[in-house]
Amino acid sequence: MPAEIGIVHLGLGAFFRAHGAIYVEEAMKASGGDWSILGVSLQSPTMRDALAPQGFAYHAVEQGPAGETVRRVEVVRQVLVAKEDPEAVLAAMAEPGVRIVSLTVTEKGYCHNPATGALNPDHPDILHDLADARPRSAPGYLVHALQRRREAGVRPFTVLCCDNLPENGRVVRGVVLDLARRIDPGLADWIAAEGRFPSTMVDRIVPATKPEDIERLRARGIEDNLPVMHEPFSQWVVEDDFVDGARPDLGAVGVQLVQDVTPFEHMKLRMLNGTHSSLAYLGYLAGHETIAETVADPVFAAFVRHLWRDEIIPALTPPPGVDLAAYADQLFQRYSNPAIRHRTWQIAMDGSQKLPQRILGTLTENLAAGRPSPGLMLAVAGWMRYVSGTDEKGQPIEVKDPLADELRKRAAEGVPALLGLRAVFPEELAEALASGVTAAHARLTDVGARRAVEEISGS
Ligand code: CS2
Repeated sequence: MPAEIGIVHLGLGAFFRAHGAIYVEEAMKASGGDWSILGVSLQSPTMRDALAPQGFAYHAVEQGPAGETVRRVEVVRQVLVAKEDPEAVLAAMAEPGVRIVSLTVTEKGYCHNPATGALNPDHPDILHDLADARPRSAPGYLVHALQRRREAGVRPFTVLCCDNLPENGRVVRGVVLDLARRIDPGLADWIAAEGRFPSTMVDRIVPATKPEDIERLRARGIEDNLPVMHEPFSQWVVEDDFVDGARPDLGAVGVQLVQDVTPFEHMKLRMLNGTHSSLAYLGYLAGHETIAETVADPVFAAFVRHLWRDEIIPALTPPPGVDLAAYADQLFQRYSNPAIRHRTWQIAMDGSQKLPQRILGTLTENLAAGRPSPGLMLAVAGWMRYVSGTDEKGQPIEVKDPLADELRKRAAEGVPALLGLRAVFPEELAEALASGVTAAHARLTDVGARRAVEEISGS
């Protein structure tokens, strides 16, 4: 392993390469430190195979309305594929020079119950990781690597979650401690006392790289097997709570280091991701391919503004110094960026894991406050239509979700069956949503997504 590795990143995908990796590279340029990154793909060799021939360097392409800016990123020094060689990954994570293990393994990668945030002890990968010291799951890697460090008398690494989960540090801490306790209670106590799991809010729109992106770069004389495309905007808010204070100088490169990240997370998850998912399901059903295309449709533009103003912002406490109406305006500009081709289908993925923190939290609070939420109810109904696997023209939808089979089965039985899915809808919420979501679902079926959206925003 290259000597200057300070960070192991689990789940090396487009998002981290266009966000965290760039911040870390800039922090090293600004203030030095051995913070180079060893990336890990848990399953697929695609990333390693694409990056290895180019020495793991890649290009990050900023796509603004006025054109593209290309930067070469060299901070990733090695990529391992966990499935091929779990031992090499654990050995890297146990190296004393590694002080941070960061993660972007997507919502489903934490093997937790999305409705409660607690470890799902029946998850097949968790059952495997309890029985076998060669892990499969991200929590399994964290626990087994921390166990090695403890046995070797090495300080724990900081676990830096960069996924879109509410209070993501606390969720990962809970999952890790629960799993560790089932393996060795002494280990769990050590992690609880010495480990650190700062919560973070991460934000940058990074659509999947398409073959035409690679071709466009090639035409400019830039060869790259897997570049990343991203919008100009970027934000990272991090709780400044690292083991022994060891971290890159993130504050020097625009990362906001704060005591409490919760208000930032709520704002971002509900205002950005909540509307992203709403636009993804309803936009897809209305035949829109990308988010930019969806908000260029005046009916959807009015709808998303209605969601922010009347349904989402009233339930939020703004982070210090933030004007939520201005934040909404900025989001609208970002969504409208025509250079970013972010497919509704991509965002629609894994809805069962996303809905609780993106939409259901707001709905719960609005119900308690007696505030109507017809738009968010319609978004939930849109998800229900979407996961049925058939669109408004009778064409099949390729539904990607860890619960896809279960969802399709329940969708065929109707709204109450889907609301009965306890991993997504707590019982009380399901009861409170029943009449509103059933009515919204009926409108979707009767008049189609675009018209149903128009009825809400009144445009
Ligand atoms: C999107 C996010 O795919 C999705 O679910 O909502 O990836 C979104 O683009 C990012 O969170 C923006 O920071």
